[in-house]
Amino acid sequence: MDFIRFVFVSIMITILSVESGAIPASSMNKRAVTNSSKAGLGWPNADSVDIKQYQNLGKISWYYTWSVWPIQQKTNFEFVPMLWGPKTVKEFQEKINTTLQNATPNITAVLGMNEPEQPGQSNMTVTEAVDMWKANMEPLRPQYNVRLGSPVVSSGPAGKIWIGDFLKACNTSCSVDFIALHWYGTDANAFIAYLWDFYYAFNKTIWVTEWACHDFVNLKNQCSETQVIDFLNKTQSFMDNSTFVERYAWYGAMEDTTDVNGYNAIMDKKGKINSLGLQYGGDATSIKNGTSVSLSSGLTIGDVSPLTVMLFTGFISLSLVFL
Ligand SMILES: *[C@@H]1O[C@H](CO)[C@@H](O)[C@H](O)[C@H]1NC(C)=O
Ligand SMILES: *[C@@H]1O[C@H](CO)[C@@H](O)[C@H](O)[C@H]1NC(C)=O
Ligand SMILES: *[C@@H]1O[C@H](CO)[C@@H](O)[C@H](O)[C@H]1NC(C)=O
Ligand SMILES: *[C@@H]1O[C@H](CO)[C@@H](O)[C@H](O)[C@H]1NC(C)=O
Ligand SMILES: *[C@@H]1O[C@H](CO)[C@@H](O)[C@H](O)[C@H]1NC(C)=O
Ligand SMILES: *[C@@H]1O[C@H](CO)[C@@H](O)[C@H](O)[C@H]1NC(C)=O
Ligand SMILES: *[C@@H]1O[C@H](CO)[C@@H](O)[C@H](O)[C@H]1NC(C)=O
Ligand SMILES: *[C@@H]1O[C@H](CO)[C@@H](O)[C@H](O)[C@H]1NC(C)=O
Ligand SMILES: CC(=O)N[C@H]1CO[C@H](CO)[C@@H](O)[C@@H]1O
Repeated sequence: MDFIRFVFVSIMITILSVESGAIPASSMNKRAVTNSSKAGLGWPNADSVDIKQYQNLGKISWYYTWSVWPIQQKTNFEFVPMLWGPKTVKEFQEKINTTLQNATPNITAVLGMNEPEQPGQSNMTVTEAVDMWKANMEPLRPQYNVRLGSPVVSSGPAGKIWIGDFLKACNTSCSVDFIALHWYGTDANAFIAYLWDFYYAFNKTIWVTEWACHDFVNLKNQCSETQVIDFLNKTQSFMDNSTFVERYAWYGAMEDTTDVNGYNAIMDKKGKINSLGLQYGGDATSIKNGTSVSLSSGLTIGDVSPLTVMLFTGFISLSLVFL
């Protein structure tokens, strides 16, 4: 069953991609991520939560676990390993080869250290990070043909300075293929301005591997449920349309977002996807309202020709017969 589904989805994706001329985020990507499949899941739940409920919504195509460990559940999401920092460098070294060799679908990218400028996170100086990077990340690029995401800085003022210093210290002896970053705040326009600022500063494409409508500075200034919905809509719309944002992962796909405003959770307390999760995934409920029609391949009807729609409809019918 899964195999048949996979074949149909592959065929649909191929046809839709050709028809719509969808541009992959990067020509180096082995697995094309289009405008409408940039979404990912930061997944701290291992196998205690069903990941498949996020699978056929349209936009979500990848996940990461802040570690080198993929989950055991069979999923068609691409896994993206992460070298979190000094506390996990040993397990990363032990596991990364087999993770990269055994993954289905293939892994196309690896992420660097988590919030190195934060004492409570990976807490690293630029020099320490460059050394760890050269020893553990740089060799993966030629060996496994993966792209390397920069150490992932937070949106505190020290973040941009730290990553600038890291890139300088790397000079020609190491390099990143894209910048990864986190952002927390309540103003969608400020988020968008922040992304542009990083893009101009470093001239690299961007992955946003955590973001949410949450104020860490003024703790009383938190988003209402409606404000979270609007904030997600506006920021995600920007990134889906952006030429320089390759991928993003909302915070968070978890039952309990702990110190982050709980309205940002894309599942309920029992691990069941909620309405924000459906929104994030580009759920097809909006089909009924005639706004944007999300297909399971992650493309949008607005992008494709009537011929494609007819072909697609044909495949849907066939799929229904087989599944
Ligand atoms: C992973 O592969 C690299 C390169 O082939 C090798 O140097 C390293 O020893 C391997 N690590 C393990 C744990 O096998
Ligand atoms: C996945 O990787 C394997 C081994 O490198 C390669 O043979 C295969 O063609 C890749 N598949 C895709 C879809 O890129
Ligand atoms: C962060 O690193 C510094 C320097 O190595 C160390 O003194 C400090 O205790 C670390 N902070 C935490 C929270 O681990
Ligand atoms: C990189 O290194 C080269 C030679 O070592 C040096 O000339 C250049 O100024 C360095 N660039 C930066 C940005 O530090
Ligand atoms: C930005 O990067 C592109 C290639 O990724 C390069 O062609 C271009 O010259 C760079 N621009 C600047 C201002 O460095
Ligand atoms: C945002 O809302 C508008 C209007 O309902 C809708 O057309 C659009 O698809 C939404 N964007 C996202 C990313 O959900
Ligand atoms: C998709 O991305 C391209 C650039 O990569 C952009 O020109 C286009 O407007 C985007 N389309 C949609 C529907 O967001
Ligand atoms: C999409 O991006 C293009 C250029 O990058 C811009 O002109 C357009 O206004 C954007 N559309 C939306 C809905 O953000
Ligand atoms: C985005 C939106 O307006 N969705 C609505 C589409 O219509 C259904 C009912 O048919 C509503 O439940 C959705 O909220």
